[in-house]
Amino acid sequence: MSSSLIEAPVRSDHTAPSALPGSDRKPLTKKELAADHPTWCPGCGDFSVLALYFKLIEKRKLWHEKVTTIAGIGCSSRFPYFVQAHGVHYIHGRALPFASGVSLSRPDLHVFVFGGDGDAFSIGGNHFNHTARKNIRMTYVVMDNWVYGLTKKQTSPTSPQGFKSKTDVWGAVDQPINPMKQAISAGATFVARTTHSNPNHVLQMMEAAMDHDGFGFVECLSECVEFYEGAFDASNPRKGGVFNSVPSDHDVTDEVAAYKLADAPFPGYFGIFYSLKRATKNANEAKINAGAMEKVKNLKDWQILQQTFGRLK
Ligand SMILES: Cc1ncc(C[n+]2csc(CCOP(=O)(O)OP(=O)(O)O)c2C)c(N)n1
Ligand code: SF4
Ligand SMILES: [Mg+2]
Repeated sequence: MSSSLIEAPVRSDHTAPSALPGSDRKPLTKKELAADHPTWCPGCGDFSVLALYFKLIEKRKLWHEKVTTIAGIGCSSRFPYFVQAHGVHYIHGRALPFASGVSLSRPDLHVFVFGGDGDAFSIGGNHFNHTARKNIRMTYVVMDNWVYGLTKKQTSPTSPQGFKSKTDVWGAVDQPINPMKQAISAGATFVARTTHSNPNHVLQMMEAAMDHDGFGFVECLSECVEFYEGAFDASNPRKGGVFNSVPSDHDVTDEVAAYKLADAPFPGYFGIFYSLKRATKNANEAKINAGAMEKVKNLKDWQILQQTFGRLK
């Protein structure tokens, strides 16, 4: 039996694993982080999220080997290609289970997951709920453009009723999901909302999610200029809209209040809706692993394996 997973360093209290103390390594620059030329359409909101991810890595002095960027499939999910660090462009809708494995086995890494509304709430909807309730430590940014962009304009779970697409030529008839309400009710312990058109805010929300010890979910409105132009104008002051911050007296630990905030009609609110400390699956499993290892600490791997086989007889 390999004990490499069990023996990985365990963080009992969550501190961001970044620079080694006393390290004289300089923060990574955008040049060192940018991998490939993004293939997104000019003007796509996803550019903003990528630029702010680079900023976050630079600001928080995360090193290449301490960051992993995971995604499913979609325009937004092309994200890891454009980041010069370890990352995976995985199966459509399955980014979260992959990221869960990484997070649980490598407590020394920052696990970031990026993806779209289709990837997160359609094919990946179940994984979203279960990763949230299990409170697996990672930061999940959903770049919500209310449409399937990569496959050229189908209705997504967040498309508003009436939206005309290739799958709803007369206009979408189904009630869309509300990502914030879904995240809160599924048991996510950090739930925030931002928009690509407010870069400082995107950075703030990603940073707060990263510092959260648990499943940190950020819905980031990210305009698809090709298939849903102007979708978020009502939230953009430069386009005549309004950017409403979460009221300063909102209690982020109040689940019902968070749910009510999430129910506000578009453009709704931006900021942290909900944030609660609850034991992570990472911590709970680490305890079980430590207990199991204590019992066999004087044995070699092959002896542990022999014991296990013995019990199976
Ligand atoms: C199993 C599977 N089903 C369907 C597809 C086709 N497909 C690729 S991306 C996508 C939807 C992408 O939409 P979204 O996640 O919102 O990302 P966006 O392109 O809008 O950023 C679909 C249906 C696929 N690649 N794999
Ligand atoms: S199709 Fe839409 S989501 Fe995809 S890159 Fe172009 S603008 Fe962005
Ligand atoms: Mg989409």
